[in-house]
Amino acid sequence: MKLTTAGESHGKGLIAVIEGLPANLKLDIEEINYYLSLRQGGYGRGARQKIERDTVEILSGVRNSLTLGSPVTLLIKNNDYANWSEVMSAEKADTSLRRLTKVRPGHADLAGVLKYGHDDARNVLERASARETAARVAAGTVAKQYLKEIGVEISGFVKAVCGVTDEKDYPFEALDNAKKSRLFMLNKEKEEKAVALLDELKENGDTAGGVLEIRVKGLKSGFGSCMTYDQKLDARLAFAAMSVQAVKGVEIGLGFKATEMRGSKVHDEIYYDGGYYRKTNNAGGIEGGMSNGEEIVLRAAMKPIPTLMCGLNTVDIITHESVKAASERSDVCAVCAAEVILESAVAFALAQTVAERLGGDDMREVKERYALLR
Ligand code: EPS
Repeated sequence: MKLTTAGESHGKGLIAVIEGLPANLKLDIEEINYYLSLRQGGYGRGARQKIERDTVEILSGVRNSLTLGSPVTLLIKNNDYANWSEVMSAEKADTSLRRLTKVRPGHADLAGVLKYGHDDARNVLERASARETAARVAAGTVAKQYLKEIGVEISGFVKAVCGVTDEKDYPFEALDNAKKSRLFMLNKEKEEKAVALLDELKENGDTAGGVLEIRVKGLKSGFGSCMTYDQKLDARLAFAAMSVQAVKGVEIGLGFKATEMRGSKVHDEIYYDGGYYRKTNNAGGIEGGMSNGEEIVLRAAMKPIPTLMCGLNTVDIITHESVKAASERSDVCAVCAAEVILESAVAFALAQTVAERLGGDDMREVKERYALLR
């Protein structure tokens, strides 16, 4: 299974092409649109989200809501293109408009213009922008629907915003409640504190990041591999998470905390009662690069958004003068979006791993093969 995304932030739209889906997977378009709208929400989002109403249009690979086994193409149009066609037209654009030369620290702007030989960071940021993640949420929701057919579910919540951290552990069933709240947090007290902090940051033209926890329930053991480094499940999930804009750290299970503890307190002892089980899940569901049948627990660290209304010190790439970095509008915080995107990225990487092991041209084959696994 393979995913290609395309599209610029202020271009005509975003596209996701998924190859390798089996035939006869029932797609729920309403659910794709639900996750797309969730990705747009959350406290701290900026003015752009008032313009966009992301919905998916299926261009290929599906008939009567069932996949055909051919590449599935998903399109999400950019409403904002109506305001940007003069700047972004593929045929004839006025490139003197909306130039960005006061490159933003923390964004792709500077490394991108140097790498691709541009004198306008617009040519870089349009693709580097996290707008691309709308395509990944659409594709990730298709992956979730594929996984759901074999009983695998993915959810998550926001664990921390700018240092306001919820240390509590929650059962999988409680996680869906997070999506009903302003910052996708489960602890109301922490959320109030985080909201107040974001208000203060907004006043000061600043931004915030946070920590997202993603959980996978229902995956049988043995997905991934201990035999080949690039098939290790933890490596693949870490790659998927780090491929999301602004993600700077990933941990699985105890993660970094395990380094502070002794081995006897870290490793999950094994018991048998007709089937193997554990009383703890410090490994986060992955041992030796393979799923072990317990819930997968992955946390990702998102850095603060690099477009700051207060403007950081930078250099204009044309004049080489010291200036304040460009900013027209910005999200103060996009942790809720990141949570939805991380669920999608994990779902796609997991679907790829499942498809690699089970194969199958028809969804019915996939389900039969999964049912036969121990
Ligand atoms: C982004 C800048 C903002 C964000 C955008 C990511 O867009 P604009 O430059 O149009 O104000 O809102 O994210 C999205 C549009 C989105 O849908 O998530 C950036 O520079 O990365």
